[in-house]
Amino acid sequence: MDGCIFCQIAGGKTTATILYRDEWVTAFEDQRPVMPVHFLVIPNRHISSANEIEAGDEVVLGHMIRVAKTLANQKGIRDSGYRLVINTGPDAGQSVFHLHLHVIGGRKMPFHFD
Ligand code: IU
Repeated sequence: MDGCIFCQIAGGKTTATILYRDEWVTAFEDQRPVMPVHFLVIPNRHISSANEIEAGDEVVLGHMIRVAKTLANQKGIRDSGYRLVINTGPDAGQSVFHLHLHVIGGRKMPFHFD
């Protein structure tokens, strides 16, 4: 989608530290990490938020989670644990309206986080 920064990252049109990319998803380091490990997994195709998920998107969503766990394993946080977070809408603080899965870990987390 024109003007979408995450579409540009997925399309290789702007710089990001890419961890993984295939036909369906792109994973990259979050530019402002809130934890020792913090990366994002996005669908290459524009989906604005979880609210816009439609029938047929299950495959790409499942793939995002599988890529997330593989990269979490590679980063050594498989056993210590991590969170998979999809912020959706204003109350959740969604700031980029291209669906993204946060993968955060590398230290013990309180239940609540900002
Ligand atoms: P949120 O769930 O929409 O609040 O998170 C957006 C995240 O995208 C946030 O953690 C930003 O640091 C991150 N990010 C990024 O990694 N690269 C960018 O070019 C932009 C945002 I804009």
